Amino acid sequence: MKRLCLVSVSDKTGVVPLVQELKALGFEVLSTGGTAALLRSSGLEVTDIASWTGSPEILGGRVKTLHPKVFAGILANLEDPKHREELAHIGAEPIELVVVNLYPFQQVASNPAATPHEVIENIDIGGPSLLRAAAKNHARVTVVVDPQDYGLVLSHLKSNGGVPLSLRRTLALKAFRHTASYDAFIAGELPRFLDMPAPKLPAALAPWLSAEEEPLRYGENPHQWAVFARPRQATGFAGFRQLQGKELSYNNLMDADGAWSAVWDLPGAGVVIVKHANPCGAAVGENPEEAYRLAFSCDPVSAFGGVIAFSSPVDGPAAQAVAEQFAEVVLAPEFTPEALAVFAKKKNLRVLQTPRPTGGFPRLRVVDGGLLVQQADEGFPESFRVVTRRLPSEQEQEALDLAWRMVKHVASNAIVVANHRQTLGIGGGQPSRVDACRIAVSRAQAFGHALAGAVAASDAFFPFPDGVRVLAEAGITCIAQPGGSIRDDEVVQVADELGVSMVFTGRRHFRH
Ligand code: 93A
Repeated sequence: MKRLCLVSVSDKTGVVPLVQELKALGFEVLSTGGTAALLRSSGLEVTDIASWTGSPEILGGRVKTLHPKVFAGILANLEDPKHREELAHIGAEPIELVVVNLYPFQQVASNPAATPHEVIENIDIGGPSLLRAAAKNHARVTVVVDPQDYGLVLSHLKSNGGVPLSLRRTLALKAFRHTASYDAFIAGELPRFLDMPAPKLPAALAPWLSAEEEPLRYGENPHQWAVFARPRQATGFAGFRQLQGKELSYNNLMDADGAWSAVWDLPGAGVVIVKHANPCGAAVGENPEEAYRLAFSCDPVSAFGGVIAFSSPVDGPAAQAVAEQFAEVVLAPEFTPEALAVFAKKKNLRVLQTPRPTGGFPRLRVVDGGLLVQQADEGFPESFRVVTRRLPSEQEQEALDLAWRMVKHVASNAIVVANHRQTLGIGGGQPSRVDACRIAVSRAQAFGHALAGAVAASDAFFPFPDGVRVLAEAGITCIAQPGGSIRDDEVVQVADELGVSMVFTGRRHFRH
């Protein structure tokens, strides 16, 4: 019996070799205008859909494959005599394989120069219908939406003469997820071109709908199921490659992401150590080893079993320093062979080579029966405005910058005490700001850090001057805070009385 396949692709990657092989396997290839032209120019004989259906492509290509001969050929259940009879009645034949990828809507919509007309013309109608029809009838039909799957499908066709049901099922689900995310992109992006308010949710969800799910052993606790979903060509943190070590857990991934975003916010090449979703040490240094040792010394007790992020390549000495203690995860943009040799002796240590953060992903969080979506808190457009008589020295300004950049990554209420190279004490996750001040100071003192001349950053304004007093009593001479309290005047007055300089940043960095 004649074997039919339909090939209609916008992304023409790999389609010529695919069709070459399909022809060699005896398939007759039905194809749409642009795809057929490319295949013919490569010397391959294909059948135009238009001549096969007897219905020309019309409306400038808006109607090419939308024809009963095509859809009946895909959707027919050949085990049903009625289906076979109806197929014959309209002169259709069963199609066994559907290879389709869609008009590049997302690519076109993300071009700032795109017009509404172009965007609308790039909404594929026939393609998703073909994919969904073929996916629905996966009991008989193979659907291929991703050029990366061509090889696998061909290998089955060559060695077994057909594609096994298990793979047809997998490919069908992939096609449904693809069309779901394609439509979500349209729902998210199109409104902009129609002068309508852009809904945030579809655009925030779209990248994840077709992402690949990796099962995790469990969630935050062993009785919670969990998966990790990332697009195959993930960017930023989720583009990490695990070079060695135990399986990553849910909590590892949370902490690794937190450490990774924090380390790139440091004012220079450095290290951030995260434990239980909060930094417990951050520092910049002349080299990665120095930065690590400074970060570790902030709170060596908490750093035990921490997640360590480096923003510069990890070399042998830095790896050696890390290996002196127990760590869960190490992340860096690169590792030297010497560093990898050191880590290789720590079999459980998870080592992640990770691309720089890309950002831009809205943050999703579920509440009971609802979903919160917000823009990520990225970048530091703020500048410091001195509001006290005393001015920060140059070194204090550097320290303020470091403390301010790190306090953003600490759970609120957050206070970070620092010098110009390292955090010295971190107090976070407190319902009361003055308690956060007390904790930051007492952690610093517990590890013998000299606080005279150190600085502090507060993620939000001081509602009362009490926190300022706690910090000043410990020897802190400079404080960065957003400002904006109704008691700002009183707070600044107390800072002046205590001889402390204070800067207002004008921007709050809560992290809940
Ligand atoms: O304009 S459509 O929505 N109408 C259709 O009937 C149709 N059939 C296939 N778009 C349609 N396609 C799409 O054309 C496919 O999804 C594919 O992306 C593209 C291939 O067109 P060509 O072969 O002319 O390059």
